[in-house]
Amino acid sequence: MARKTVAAALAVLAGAAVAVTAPTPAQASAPGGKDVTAVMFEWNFTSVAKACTDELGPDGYGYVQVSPPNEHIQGPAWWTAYQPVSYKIGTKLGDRSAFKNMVDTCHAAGVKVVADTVINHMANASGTGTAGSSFSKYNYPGTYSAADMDDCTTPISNYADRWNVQHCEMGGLPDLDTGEEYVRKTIAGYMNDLLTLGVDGFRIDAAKHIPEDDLANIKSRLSSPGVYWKQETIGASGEAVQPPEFYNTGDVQEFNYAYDLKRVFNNEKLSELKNFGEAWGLVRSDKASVFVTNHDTERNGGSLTYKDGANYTLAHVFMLAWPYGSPDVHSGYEFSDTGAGGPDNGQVNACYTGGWKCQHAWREIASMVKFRNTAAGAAVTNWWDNGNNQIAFGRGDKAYVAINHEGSSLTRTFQTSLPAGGYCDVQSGKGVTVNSSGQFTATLGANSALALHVGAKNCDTSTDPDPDPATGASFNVNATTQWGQNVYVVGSTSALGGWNTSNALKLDPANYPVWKLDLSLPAGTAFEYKYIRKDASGNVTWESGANRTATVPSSGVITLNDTWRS
Ligand code: QV4
Repeated sequence: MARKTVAAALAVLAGAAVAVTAPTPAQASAPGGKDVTAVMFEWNFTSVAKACTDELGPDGYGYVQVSPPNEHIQGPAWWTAYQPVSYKIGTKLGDRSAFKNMVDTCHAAGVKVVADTVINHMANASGTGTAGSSFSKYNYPGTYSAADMDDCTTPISNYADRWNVQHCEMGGLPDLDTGEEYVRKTIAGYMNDLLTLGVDGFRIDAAKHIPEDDLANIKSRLSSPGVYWKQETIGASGEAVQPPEFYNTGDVQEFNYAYDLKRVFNNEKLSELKNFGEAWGLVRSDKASVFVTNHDTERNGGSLTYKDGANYTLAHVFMLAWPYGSPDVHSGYEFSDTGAGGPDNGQVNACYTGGWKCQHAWREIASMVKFRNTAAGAAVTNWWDNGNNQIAFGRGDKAYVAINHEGSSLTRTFQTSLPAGGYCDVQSGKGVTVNSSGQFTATLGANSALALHVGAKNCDTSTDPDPDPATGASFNVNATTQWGQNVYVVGSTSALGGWNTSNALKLDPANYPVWKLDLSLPAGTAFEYKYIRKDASGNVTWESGANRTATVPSSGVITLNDTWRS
């Protein structure tokens, strides 16, 4: 609440100060106090749930975005998810109950959920979808028939022609007639279903190809018409449809942000970034959803990718430190074939294995999420650059970052507006002391960054790679298992699956035979629980004996050291 007021006040100031080349003040657009979204591309819902508990919640991410959850064409390629067959929740990433469990688990960890929503078009194929529905091109029984498609059935051929862009077929995908009552009602029905399951926001795929009036109409039919809404509107000069016309319905994904960062980090000078944002022709900060890379641009060469080393990592540090738009951190997987879907059908057993990159958890990136949350509302101060690729700036008296994107080290006394005292450099995990003049001296290695904020004064806790939740329970059970078996906990609260074994939470066997799970739960929650074993085909074995009981303390975590009762 307070933060919104500050942002609004700054927006007014920014309007009054257009002539000044002052950096853009903070204008977060994703609602709530935490505006960073982790985009878990192709992660299955069970794995997303675990990431919410283990990393996203503790690291301060406000949102997690999941790949399209509705029925689509089958096949191993990731892009099958963008060819809808029906609006049933059911894909290789999980069924309706796995989706619901993921939403509940993420909420318990303080993370809101955004669903990637494909509502512009349907599948360009025929067969059986991921949830068992038969379909053919233009005919999706129970959902749509040919009469619900737009009249233009040829691929889009002229991006300078609005009608062509919004009524013809993007890449040959059958285009829904969103001007039609039945289509609007059906799309709104799907989105309302997701809201019922607890979803907090939508990424509107291919929004540029849907007239804004149609989107506004669909949105007005939702049970929460003010829901967070970010639209994929790729702006390009010469095109008839441009992102700002979608401000009325919600935020817009600013692709030029990613293109610009790629150019600057690869070929130009970081010193140019001093006024990055609206002054560069980008969309309004309070409407911008931004990213270093997304699933399309990391494949089509438009943006930096994980293959770009320090350029990629440091671009994230900059994005998260800089007050423009709401950042998305794309968390994907290694690929050489640009069509390849996520490893193991989206099952992430552990970060950095099987090809999963887990960018959301990289220390350089994850540590900047709390930096951003702490700095929210504070404008850029104390900008410094060397005229080349070394920059540093503060966020008022809240935070300070330095980025050395050169091939040799940088030693300097930096001027900040931070209160004097000890800080943790969240990039390196080393302590830094700011003197009473707001200065500190440090050496940054080649291609590295340093970041301080008032929320991280003690390196020991702020750099813990797996910090404990603020309140909750730490389940530890000594249980031997056979190959293919896993140990889960299930219990009386919804966060513990409500005694439904299909919603049970999997424990981590990293210290086998002790299986562990740290779960964020509200202070004072009294609950009952039991451990179960599941084999590879999902057969459940309950431990014996009475239900176990525990209560979450008013602050901190209750540690439960249990032994499986056979
Ligand atoms: C093929 C030909 C076409 C031909 C068509 C005719 O390539 O030239 O017109 O057949 O039948 C897949 C195939 C593609 C195939 C198409 C239709 O790759 O070759 O066309 O299906 O069968 C993803 C992939 C697409 C994929 C699509 C559906 O990127 O390759 O197409 O999923 O499976 C514009 C838009 C923007 C869009 C971007 C890619 O303005 O909205 O192009 N981005 C979003 C998503 C993106 C997704 C879609 C939209 C579609 O971010 O990932 O496309 O939902 O810029």
